[in-house]
Amino acid sequence: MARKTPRILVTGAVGQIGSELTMALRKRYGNNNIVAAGHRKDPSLALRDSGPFDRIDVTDREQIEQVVTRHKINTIYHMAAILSAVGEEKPQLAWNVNMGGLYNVLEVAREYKITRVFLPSSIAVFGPETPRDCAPQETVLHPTTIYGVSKVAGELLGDYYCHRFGLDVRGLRYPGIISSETPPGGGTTDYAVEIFYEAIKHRRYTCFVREDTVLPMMYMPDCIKATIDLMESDLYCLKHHCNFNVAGMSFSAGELAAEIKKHLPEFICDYRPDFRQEIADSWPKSLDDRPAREEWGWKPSYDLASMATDMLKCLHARYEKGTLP
Ligand code: AKB
Repeated sequence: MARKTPRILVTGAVGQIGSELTMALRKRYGNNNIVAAGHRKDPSLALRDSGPFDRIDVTDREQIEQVVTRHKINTIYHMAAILSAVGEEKPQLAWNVNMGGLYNVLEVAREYKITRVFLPSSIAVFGPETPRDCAPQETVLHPTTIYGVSKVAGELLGDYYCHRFGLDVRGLRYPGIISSETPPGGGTTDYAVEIFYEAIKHRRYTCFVREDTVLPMMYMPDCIKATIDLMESDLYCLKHHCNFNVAGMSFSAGELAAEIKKHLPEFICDYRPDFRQEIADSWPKSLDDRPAREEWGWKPSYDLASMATDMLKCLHARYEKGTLP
């Protein structure tokens, strides 16, 4: 049976993934069916002018309730979160936003009979005891960051709402996401985005992890596709709900710099690891995402070479227009 047109709320809509996800959902389901909600930062003109925008704080349950009832929301993509690096600087804030915000969203969804909820998990659920190569779907989850702890708890809470209340909650363990529209804020994998901006602007970058640091990454078009594909898949096909591993590509910081150098031969990258190195070292290098491939047909399109070519093209165009921050 066809689903009725979704009336979607995107929390964290001003963030790195939320901003592009909102625009993709507006294109797919109609601008006025997608309500973008952000906390502090100002939305881009494109985001603000192409459809409804509300300012909300996800730690305040009433504000979520008001948006849901006012806009007759039936689907929520809950993207608001504090990431790993900022989380280590402000653990209490990370817990309040990540767990308090998620609990509020799930409770509002339960009470107002929301049809489907998306929650982003992360490779941060893994820890030093997880196999580093090809981390399995089912494995040890002993993260060392508060962000990782909140993501493990979030996956469990989402699964609990599925079986206890019959709420359709789904989620992906995002790797580091690389994108050219909205820069990420406060993550350990941010270097894989910053390096492109600095290469375009200054032909030089000082990377905050070692050259041999390998992490799983994904280009934004694949991230958007994975998110929407999971949300549109039939519930009866899913054996997992809130914790799908999704792999895109894996490379070291040095390999990324070398790829950029192929396009910009004068580019120089040096390495000055800081506290984020320890976080990166606690995460796996690559992921086994067979359940995502088998249950809802996940397949990425971009590898390191095609991602770097497209990133440099997009950022170069923005540089020429004078819109690169
Ligand atoms: C971070 O680095 O904190 C995030 C993530 C991998 O979830 N990008």
